[in-house]
Amino acid sequence: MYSRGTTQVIYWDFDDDDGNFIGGGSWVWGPPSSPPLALVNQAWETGGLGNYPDMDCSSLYSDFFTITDSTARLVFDHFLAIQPFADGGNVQISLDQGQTFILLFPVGGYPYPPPPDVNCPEGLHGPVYSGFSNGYERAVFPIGQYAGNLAILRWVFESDPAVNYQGWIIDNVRIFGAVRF
Ligand SMILES: [Ca+2]
Ligand SMILES: [Ca+2]
Repeated sequence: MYSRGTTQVIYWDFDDDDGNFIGGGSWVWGPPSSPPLALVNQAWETGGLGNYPDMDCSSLYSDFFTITDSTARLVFDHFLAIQPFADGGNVQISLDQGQTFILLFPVGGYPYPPPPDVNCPEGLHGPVYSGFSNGYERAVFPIGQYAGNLAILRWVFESDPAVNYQGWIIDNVRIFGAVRF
């Protein structure tokens, strides 16, 4: 498996299967509601083909992986149609098999502050992705500081008591510098 000088990559395109991800709450694996990428026919999306619900509190969990490289990074494509300043989502990592989670920050930071009127036990605990993307956009998260750890990721999404849209679509999740289990 390992070859010197080659960065290990885990790639989940979700086209033929759900990637062994676990979608809690409103997360649904299937055809995305937005105009799909050319090569995309399946993805994970809050609310499935419909809008996400009010008072949403939903986490999408990745399969386990081991971070092997100090330059490791998480990269994914996402589409956002989310009520800005009211609803949103962010990405977290667990190094203790899901008991606790640490907020990850993307290159460039999150574009919106913590939504004020959400109440989710899992918790966003910080700023979020929200608003309306220009089609699919790429997100990059450095995770090399956690090299040597068995890890899982979660995409946490929360909404407030009113107004909802298509939601958050996650596709083409890649982890550079990591191996499965
Ligand atoms: Ca949706
Ligand atoms: Ca809302």
